[in-house]
Amino acid sequence: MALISPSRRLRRTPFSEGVEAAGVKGYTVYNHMLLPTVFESVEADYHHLKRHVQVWDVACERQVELRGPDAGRLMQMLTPRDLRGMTAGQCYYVPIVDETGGMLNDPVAVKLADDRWWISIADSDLLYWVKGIANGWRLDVLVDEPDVSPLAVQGPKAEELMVRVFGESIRNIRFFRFGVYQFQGHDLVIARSGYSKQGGFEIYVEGSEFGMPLWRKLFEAGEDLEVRAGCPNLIERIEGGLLSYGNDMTDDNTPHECGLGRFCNTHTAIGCIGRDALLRVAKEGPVQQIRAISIHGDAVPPCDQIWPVYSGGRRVGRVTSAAWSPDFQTNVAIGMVRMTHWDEGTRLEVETPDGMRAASVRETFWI
Ligand code: THG
Repeated sequence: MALISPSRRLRRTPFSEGVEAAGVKGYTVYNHMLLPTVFESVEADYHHLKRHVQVWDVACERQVELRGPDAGRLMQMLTPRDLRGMTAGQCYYVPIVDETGGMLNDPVAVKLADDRWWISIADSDLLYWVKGIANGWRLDVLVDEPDVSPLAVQGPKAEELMVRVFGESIRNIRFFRFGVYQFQGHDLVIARSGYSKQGGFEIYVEGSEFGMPLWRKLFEAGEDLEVRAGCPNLIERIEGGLLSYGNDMTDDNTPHECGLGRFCNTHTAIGCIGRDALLRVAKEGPVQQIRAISIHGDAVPPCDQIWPVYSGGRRVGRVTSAAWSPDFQTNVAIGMVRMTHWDEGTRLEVETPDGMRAASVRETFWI
């Protein structure tokens, strides 16, 4: 592919200088912002992530901030996940749905206080939907995108690196919880979370001016840990079953089709805008669902389009993400498969750009 021309519409991040000095080889665009996709190679980055520790510029996970007395009410209008048990200091993975029950985003909600939330969004312009609802319902809440840029520290040595920079108490942060830590005299929210299954943290860097100083500090402190710049890794996230909004699901899909039913409490999420629609579809149950799919044979080409899935010549689904897994010695894939063909072990044919491939449905992801 040719180069993408830089412009003001394609936003750089507070860490772009460090990312470029580290030799980034590929970018994608996410929330109108640069997101690195490759440093050494996707395979080399994958092995390094699973062994050591990486620092990821995920500033493109933009925050939609809700501030004011109606912040909690607005948050519950957006998601079918019941938020009543959520306390300040917790993060929840929350499907966001429209009035038809279609997925608009799959962010992490961060509850800073009863009247202050961050919605750490995937790649869709959620801000406009949230502002529209806040204004249409005349809610007493401010909605905006603050100067907050997540920096992820991921991999088996992530905790060791974070302890060196922020102190021993980092170890006490539980999964999907956060604490507030100081850096250069400023408060930073640090959560144990991130878009990998290798464990790690996300630092919500508030104030772009702290971006590069923190980046440099992490690299200085982690030299002997073999810390490297990294990014969400295609192979590792497919193995782990981490979904990519816009790739694996769109607003045509319900959370149940996406296998996110466990993050929905449609009966008790009172106020959720898509609740009635979801109650209707949830009664019948989904007729297609996301599955882990193993595609047989040698490495498949990059999956940048839908790959149709067949059984006996009849269309039964699609593959939306696929990559060769060095650790599992198969092509790992995420796809949407019709109910008649979603059982474990079902044989399928996947139409790749290289031709038809045999494939099979798995019970679980590679985790
Ligand atoms: N972290 C933060 N913001 C994000 C992402 C992130 N915004 C964009 C994107 N990633 C949103 N999508 C996801 C997808 C999966 C997860 C988080 C965000 C995730 N899932 C875990 C899992 O499926 O194993 C845990 C879910 C749970 O148990 O609650 O972490 O990564 N800040």
